Amino acid sequence: MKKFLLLLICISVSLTSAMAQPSSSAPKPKFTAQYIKEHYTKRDVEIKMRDGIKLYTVIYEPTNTAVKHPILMQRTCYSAGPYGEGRYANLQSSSYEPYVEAEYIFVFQDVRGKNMSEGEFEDIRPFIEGKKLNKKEAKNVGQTDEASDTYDTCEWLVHNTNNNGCIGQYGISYPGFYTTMAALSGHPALKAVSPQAPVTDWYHGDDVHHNGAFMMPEMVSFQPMFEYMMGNKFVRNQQEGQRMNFKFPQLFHSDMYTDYLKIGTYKNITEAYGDSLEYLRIVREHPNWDEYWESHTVTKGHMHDVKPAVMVVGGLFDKEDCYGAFDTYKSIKEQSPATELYLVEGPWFHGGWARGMTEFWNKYYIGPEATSDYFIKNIEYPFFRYYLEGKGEKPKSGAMIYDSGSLKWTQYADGWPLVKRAETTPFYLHADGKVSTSAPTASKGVVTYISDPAKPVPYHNEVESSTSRNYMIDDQRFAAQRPDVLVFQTEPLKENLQLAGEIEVDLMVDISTTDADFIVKVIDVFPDDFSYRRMLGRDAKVQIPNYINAGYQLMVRGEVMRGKFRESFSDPKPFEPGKTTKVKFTMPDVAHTFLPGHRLMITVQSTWFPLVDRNPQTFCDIYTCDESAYVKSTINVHCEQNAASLVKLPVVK
Ligand code: PG9
Repeated sequence: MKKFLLLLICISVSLTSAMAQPSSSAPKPKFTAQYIKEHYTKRDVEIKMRDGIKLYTVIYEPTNTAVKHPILMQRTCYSAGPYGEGRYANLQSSSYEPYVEAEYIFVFQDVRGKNMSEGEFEDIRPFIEGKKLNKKEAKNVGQTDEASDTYDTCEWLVHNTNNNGCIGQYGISYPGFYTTMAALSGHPALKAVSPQAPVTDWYHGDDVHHNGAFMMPEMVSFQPMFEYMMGNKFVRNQQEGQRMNFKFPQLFHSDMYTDYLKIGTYKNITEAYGDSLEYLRIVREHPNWDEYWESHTVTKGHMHDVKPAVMVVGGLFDKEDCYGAFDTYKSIKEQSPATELYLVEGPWFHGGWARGMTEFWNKYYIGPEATSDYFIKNIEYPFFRYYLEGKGEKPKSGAMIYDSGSLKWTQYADGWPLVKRAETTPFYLHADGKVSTSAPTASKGVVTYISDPAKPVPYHNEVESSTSRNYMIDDQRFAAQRPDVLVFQTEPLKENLQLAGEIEVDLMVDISTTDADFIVKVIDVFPDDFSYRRMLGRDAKVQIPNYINAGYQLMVRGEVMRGKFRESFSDPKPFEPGKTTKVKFTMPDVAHTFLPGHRLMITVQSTWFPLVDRNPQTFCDIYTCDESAYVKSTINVHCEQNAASLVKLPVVK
């Protein structure tokens, strides 16, 4: 139990501290905690929603009452604390600096059912179409969602704080989801919102599933803390001094690859947890895309009449909600064309743009214009300054994209994707291990591997107790050397190959069993003589990690497709053993230039463990099957004239 609580405390500390602590080489914060206390009052209030439920809200207001101030709000399931008089949030951290300087009012609110707020929590609570916007008209108290809770909160803030009538909201990840919902609230004072890495589609691409495949550790190790430590019963009792005890099974120790292999099936997880974890039950009861997922995915038809300006921010290498940022942006662009809409994408991990990223991220160099400090000062604050203070230039419309290969910003006035400039170009896999834009001409050409669920391909080359954000950009050589990973690559490129947009995969395969997963990676292979020291020069100020970057295989994008969903996510189909079958799927957008001397590498495998739960490779209900369903499968990838396998890349001409 002790270990488990320790793990939980580590998780919750990392969740909060990541928001606050810039990394060692980030610039020194301008304000001290003392300054904040002298220049801001703090009050904890409970704001009553239209159905009577009170949401716990923490408000920091400038002591300067001579002027009216803009409001910057975050609604969160991860605690609006610290709670209580005199206990201040870390507003001196660099991510708040320009707003403190401009004397913003800061508002943090626990969402319904979480932490100190009343009510029942529901994961990614559905948006209710057609409900009345303001409290007076909404007689039927059943009509509440995160948008109406935002409306009622804005209404109270406008009348109860020293504000200038302009409210902004932003949030990363789950708070990003609440920000997307805020965009649908319709409150007239809410002038600008910035959903950042917003939780958006938990079936196709965010957190819980990717293309129908279950992202096991993200959920199983996260949920106990999230459902209990953040639940209002636990937290409110804790605040009143009553400790609640709950016992969770000791499934995880230190090496999650071994631990999850030992656990084996989802059925064993269910037996271990019983129905103590609501979301594990929901995942088990909704294995296919169905009405539950449809109603809980806000971008499926609800993103219309978006009144505030919206700046969507995403990380190209965000292991949690990379998909959600692009999906939110594209949905608003399509469903609410009148909205003042912006997209910002950079070579960041989940929330990295506001969490102290500096010029190096592990062994990968992102450069001085991709740091958190650069983003807050040059991109995020100017956006809110324009819409909430009426100062500065209006942000340039469209998409502001930092290419993860050329390490340069480009402003695309037409927005994203680059429909006029990026051309979907087929890159064929050849049986001799080459990749090229010319199709195979051989009538026969098959490359084979054995996928063994007892020895799955690790997703990362580390022994770790939780999924590492670094897997998204770490060197892939450890996997490419395995016999159950197929490797295809170009010759060293002679000129830039710039990709901008989503990637489509078309595999022609035959397998010896009735189901399998397919994981495809697009990799930038650095030249055999590459060195950051040489690239950055001997007098480089930045500290260069001591690593062999020559031949570095930087994963630009990796994605899984659960084979049984190849025709439909709501109607899974078995494979017919030995029958050549098309498996087609998309991978989240990229913005990456492969430089001359680099190679484009494509790899194919069928396990990515324990990041993705193993496919038993028998067509069955994976959430309830026994260990006996797990069998080896012989996978044949066809590279032939009449059965070509390829990736379609968005090449910028
Ligand atoms: N997107 C993250 C998450 C939410 C819920 C479950 C698992 C991960 C996050 O909000 O940080």
